[in-house]
Amino acid sequence: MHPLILYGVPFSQPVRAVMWLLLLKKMPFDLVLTNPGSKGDNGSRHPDFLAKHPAGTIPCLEERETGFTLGEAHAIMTYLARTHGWEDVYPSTPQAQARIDAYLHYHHRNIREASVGLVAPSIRKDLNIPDAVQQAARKTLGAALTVFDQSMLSEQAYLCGDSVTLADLAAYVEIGQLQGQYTNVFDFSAYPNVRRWLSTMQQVGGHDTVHVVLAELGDISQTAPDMDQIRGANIKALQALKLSLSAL
Ligand SMILES: N[C@@H](CCC(=O)N[C@@H](CS)C(=O)NCC(=O)O)C(=O)O
Repeated sequence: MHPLILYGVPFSQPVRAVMWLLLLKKMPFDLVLTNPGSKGDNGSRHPDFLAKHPAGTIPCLEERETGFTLGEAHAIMTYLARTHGWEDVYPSTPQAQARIDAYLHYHHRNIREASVGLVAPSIRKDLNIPDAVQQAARKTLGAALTVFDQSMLSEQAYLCGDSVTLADLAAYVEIGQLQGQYTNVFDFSAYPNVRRWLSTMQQVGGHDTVHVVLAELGDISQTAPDMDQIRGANIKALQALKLSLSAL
């Protein structure tokens, strides 16, 4: 069997979600470094990449055997789970699957938008993103985490039940990156059940490898990292990934 190809960089949250799923399921893959937004060689806006995924965003999956290509992290994850029968993370029963799908749809305008709104101003201080953007993101995330804390995570260990699913992987790559040991841009003290879930997720296979990039980058709440630091963190993450893949 030929390994799958995943286009992206470890610094990208949706790329991390797909990488995590593949590592968790011990599915070999090659990560082809693709710079988000770049029109240059190996860029996500280069015509060669656009031929695979016209939206020009990472991640993108390619199956060597069939030539099939697919963009959008959640579409990739559900496709992989369906085609490989990974029912532990994406059950085939319609209602259980629908709950996970509901989270995956909800995610984009809530968790994803809020986490980008919190992290982007700290990473790109040069863009002078107005404080109002970060404040709105904090409010959106707070409202979402209140729902998680008081409903789903007050009754069960994970977002969609008592075992880890695609919903948790998708959610954690955004929410988890905000923790003190990583970018340190959000205070989770008001959300005890979310904090418990964050620690539980750290035990899920593949977590540490996928998060090397953030551990390397460290706290960005006060000082924005420069491009060299981001590049260096991606390189360290790639080395860790290679090591994990060689042990599969
Ligand atoms: N909804 C997409 C979002 C992907 C996305 O925003 N990727 C960013 C990197 S984190 C990207 O490729 N940006 C480059 C661009 O938009 O040109 C998914 O979940 O796959």
